[in-house]
Amino acid sequence: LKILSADYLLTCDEDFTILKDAAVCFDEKIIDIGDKDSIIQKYPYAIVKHLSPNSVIMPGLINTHVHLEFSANKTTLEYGDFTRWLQSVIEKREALTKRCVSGCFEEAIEQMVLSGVSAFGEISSFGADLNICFKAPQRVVFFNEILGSNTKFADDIEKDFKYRLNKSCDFESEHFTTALSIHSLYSTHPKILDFALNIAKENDFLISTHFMESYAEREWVDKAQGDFSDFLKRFNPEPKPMYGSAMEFLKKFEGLDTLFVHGGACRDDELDFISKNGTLSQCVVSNRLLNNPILGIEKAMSKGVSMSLGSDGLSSNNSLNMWDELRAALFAHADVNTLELSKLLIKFATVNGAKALKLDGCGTIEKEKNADIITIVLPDKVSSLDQIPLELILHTTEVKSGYIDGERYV
Ligand code: MCF
Ligand code: FE
Repeated sequence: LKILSADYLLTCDEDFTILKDAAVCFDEKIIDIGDKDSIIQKYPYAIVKHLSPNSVIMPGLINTHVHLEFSANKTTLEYGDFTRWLQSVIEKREALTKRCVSGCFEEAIEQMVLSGVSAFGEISSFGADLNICFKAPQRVVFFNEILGSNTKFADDIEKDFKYRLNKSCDFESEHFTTALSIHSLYSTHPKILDFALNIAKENDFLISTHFMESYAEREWVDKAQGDFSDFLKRFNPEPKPMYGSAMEFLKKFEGLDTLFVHGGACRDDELDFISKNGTLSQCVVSNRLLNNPILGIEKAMSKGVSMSLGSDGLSSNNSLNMWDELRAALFAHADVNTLELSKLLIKFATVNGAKALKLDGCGTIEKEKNADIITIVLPDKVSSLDQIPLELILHTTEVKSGYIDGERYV
């Protein structure tokens, strides 16, 4: 039994309770939380650790969307325009993934570890990340990606996908969950989508998909116009949208509790659908770098959409540190009150992330939940508890310590 005691404890519970002079007692689960002195008295045999002044105890962060296979990118890919970026990915992805060998994956995972990420959702395009994700100290939801617009190649695509999926199933463990990702509506033929969704239904796999990331995607599916019409000519002399509408694509996911990613170009009816059939991962840095729209928080919340945060890959970010992502989000949503927004963002990065990745028992510090805990030292005292979420976002780069299932991992 262990006890951590600190000046502040952020529970991330339903009421977003913040405790002062508090302690948490845990083994692999959280046994109790409360006032410092009473917790220490109540569990006399526990090993007590008094954290340094201005410390904060909070749940581990959850990054719901990352692409580790693209971690070798620094300046190779072209930013500033979505289709231009996509073009550069298609040209460079083979070389990039080849460059992500020794040390590259480890460094990327270490960056997440140091920032206090205790769980992440990995989009695996090729399976090169399987071993390293299995060995990662964190909880990993491993989304095997499928895409393909030409049914001529469907057999090979499906065979390769099944092979990767089976391999990842062999790795299934308490901290490693197999899932699947449909790349997007502009890259995945309905037949290939149906094939993948059937597998997901049969095996109860969590599903993720990039959705309404760019205005190019919007224009393409709505009007068969815009940047995509030229871009897709590379693959097909007369490209046509593969779905009659974005809603036609969405309807395929009805009842499946899908993790949708991006959503900046979503319409109201699509947000309604997402709120009823899943959650949404927002990646503000990626959206900004690729000149894509960022979904407004108030709009998403007014539709009841449960939002989480993703870094996306280093293919469209300069950092996998979740505090960098949180800072970017704080400044991206300039229309939301600063303190209110800070609180929301911390919720997105903890409790909502757990919900998005279906990590039951993670994301909050409450009795009987998993002991996924991080500790952070603020640079100075705060004069009011409601300032803590904002100060955490402003000042944190690395955590002081972290626990998963009560075991120290950082
Ligand atoms: O989320 C970003 C931007 N949107 C789409 N795809 C990706 C992102 N980061 C990496 N990707 C990958 C995707 O998984 O890029 C490829 C896919 O493998 C693009 S489609 C050839
Ligand atoms: Fe992505």
